[in-house]
Amino acid sequence: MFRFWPRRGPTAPTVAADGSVLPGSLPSDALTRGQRVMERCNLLARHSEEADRLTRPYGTPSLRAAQNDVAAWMRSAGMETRQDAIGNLIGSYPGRHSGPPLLLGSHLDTVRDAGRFDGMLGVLVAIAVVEHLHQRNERLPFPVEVVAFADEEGLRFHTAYLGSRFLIGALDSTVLALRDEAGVTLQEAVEVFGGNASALLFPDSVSYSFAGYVECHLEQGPVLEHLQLPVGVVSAIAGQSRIAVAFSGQAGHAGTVPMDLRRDPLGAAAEFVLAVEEAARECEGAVATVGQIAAEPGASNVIPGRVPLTLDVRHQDDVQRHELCRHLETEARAIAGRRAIDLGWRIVEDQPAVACDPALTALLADAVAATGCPVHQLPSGAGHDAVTLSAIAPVAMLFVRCVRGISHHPDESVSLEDTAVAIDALDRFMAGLAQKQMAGPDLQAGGCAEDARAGPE
Ligand code: HGY
Ligand code: MN
Ligand code: MN
Repeated sequence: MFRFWPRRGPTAPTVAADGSVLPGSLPSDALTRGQRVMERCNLLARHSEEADRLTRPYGTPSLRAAQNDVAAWMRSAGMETRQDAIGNLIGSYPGRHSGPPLLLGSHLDTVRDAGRFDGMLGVLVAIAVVEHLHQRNERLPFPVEVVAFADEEGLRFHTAYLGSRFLIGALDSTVLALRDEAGVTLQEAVEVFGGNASALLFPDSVSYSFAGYVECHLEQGPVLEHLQLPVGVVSAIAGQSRIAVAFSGQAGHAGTVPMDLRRDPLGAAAEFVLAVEEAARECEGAVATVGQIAAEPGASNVIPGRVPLTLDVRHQDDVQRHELCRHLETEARAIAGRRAIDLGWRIVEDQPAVACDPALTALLADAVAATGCPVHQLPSGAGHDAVTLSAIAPVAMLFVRCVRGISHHPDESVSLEDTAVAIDALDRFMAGLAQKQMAGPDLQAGGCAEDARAGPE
């Protein structure tokens, strides 16, 4: 039984019984371009700091190698490329008129043991859209830039969005002093990576203005697959807290210290991890994760002396997220108190929940509808650079169905056909935006932040 979606134009994406889109019902060029995006995601997956899995942190040789590939693809798509002071890679495609560009893109860094589409899909779909303009020698009324952020995940320095935070001039000296597991500061890492650390703190000299930001990203969850939809439009992005927690007790000999004389921090940490799970389950709409934990010094015959762990708390409502974080800190202190253990609690990051821009999102929804697919709006539980950029410009996001909702995992996957639908939708979005610019108030007046920053560096 096939379901046909009403579509303005010759055909509509046809959905098979399992929800997949039939290739024959898509614009052939979108399929070809989608195929190239998939191939390029596979090529980029070779660039990793680890031989047997994909791990590409900020400032590493593997990120440099991935940037070199992407820069070449940007140039073959008719863009000029540059890197900014923190190492974000930016491709520029001039418009018929000058002015703040529309920014497309995503990130090239990954988590540990990552999937090959988180970030890379958005960068490569953006390049495919510009390449299509270039091949038709088409110029839009506004410049377009594609950004490949150098650090969104925060794997190396445990604080997300370094690339986009730099772009909006939101880095401060405490961030530059952050150290990775080898003790290297972000400032040092920027210099080693060929950036310009001295330029990072002076927004006026590094500032950059753009008219809006639109990011294509795999959903990283199961909703679109459940609804049998190839793409979805993001309504809002959850706020997130990243907290460094450490339980400290007394290390000792595993064989000689009686149980009642121990101050074992691992027991406290274990109790706390269960408390995190219980509290998040009881808070509607919240998710909380202990993603990293270590028993130091880390030997089977040594009672741990210190147990550092990371806590990631998210919610679409910032008030509830902060309330949950306060509750978890109280819990941690109570557990540590009962066990005569010391507690370290440091908020490393607090990113607010943001709503996507209504005007830009409406245009994106129209573009999805024009592909013939139903429009479904959904919130993002994952964080994205759009959170940061929303501080100075309107943002919108297009989600692509994620196979079995798996992400931050090597099994992460999207289909060629869904990627083709996303490319078709983004093509239509750009055409719609160009028409809006020519017909009515331009993007600047249509809800975009004033030019808060000088032009690109
Ligand atoms: O953690 C996140 O939500 C994103 O993948 N950086
Ligand atoms: Mn991610
Ligand atoms: Mn991502």
